[in-house]
Amino acid sequence: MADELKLLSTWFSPFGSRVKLALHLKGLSYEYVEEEDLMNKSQLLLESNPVHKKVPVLFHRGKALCESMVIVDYIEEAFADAGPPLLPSDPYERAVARFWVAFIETKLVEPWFKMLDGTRARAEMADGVKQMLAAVATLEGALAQCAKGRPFFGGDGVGYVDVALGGLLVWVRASEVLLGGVKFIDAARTPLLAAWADRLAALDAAKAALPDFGRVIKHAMMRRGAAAAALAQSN
Ligand SMILES: N[C@@H](CCC(=O)N[C@@H](CS)C(=O)NCC(=O)O)C(=O)O
Repeated sequence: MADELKLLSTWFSPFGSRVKLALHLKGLSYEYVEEEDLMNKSQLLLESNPVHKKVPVLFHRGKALCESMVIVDYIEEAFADAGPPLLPSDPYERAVARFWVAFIETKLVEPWFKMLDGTRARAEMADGVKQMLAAVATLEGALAQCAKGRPFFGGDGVGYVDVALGGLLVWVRASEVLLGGVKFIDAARTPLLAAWADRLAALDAAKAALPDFGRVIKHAMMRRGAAAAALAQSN
């Protein structure tokens, strides 16, 4: 295996998809290991990510790296000569890209995770949808600011923010169905993001990295049902 890269993830993990996207964009080959059951975690996961016990974990020459965007940063630095750069060379532009990734983590991923766990009351769900819609509207502006008329947040090529948001893309689309038809990325309301999403999804790297939409819906419904049943039992 070239440079001994091994990725431990689950097929559906949007965070794992970020790492896969970065690896494919860089043209790096890796061994993939599926974490079969997050309710019954493997020894490999427990030992390699003892703090959070979450996928993805990337192993480089046997050393474990955790947290998807930390891993993407690592790939960028450790394989600087492989593929196109994900981060701009200008320090200010780099800081701007990192700012938007921090925004995605706190303003989009956090409310979204809460809504999908199947245990939230109606008012909390409505509030979560509102927060997500506001975050997506802000990201529409960020895309205009970063891309300046070019196709991606990274400019002419896929960059750090594209990887962070692109990894989530299938799940954001699936959430539109799971949350009863609310449109987060919408040609009328967020035209730049809608076109960006189509462009990103069409890339070979995205086809290799992102999970199947229908399979994600099925998986999320099953997980939500199980969480709701567990909550009902505990009440
Ligand atoms: N902030 C982490 C999030 C990783 C994460 O939440 N992974 C999920 C799978 S999508 C997980 O492993 N969950 C197991 C658990 O929470 O116990 C990252 O970006 O890597």
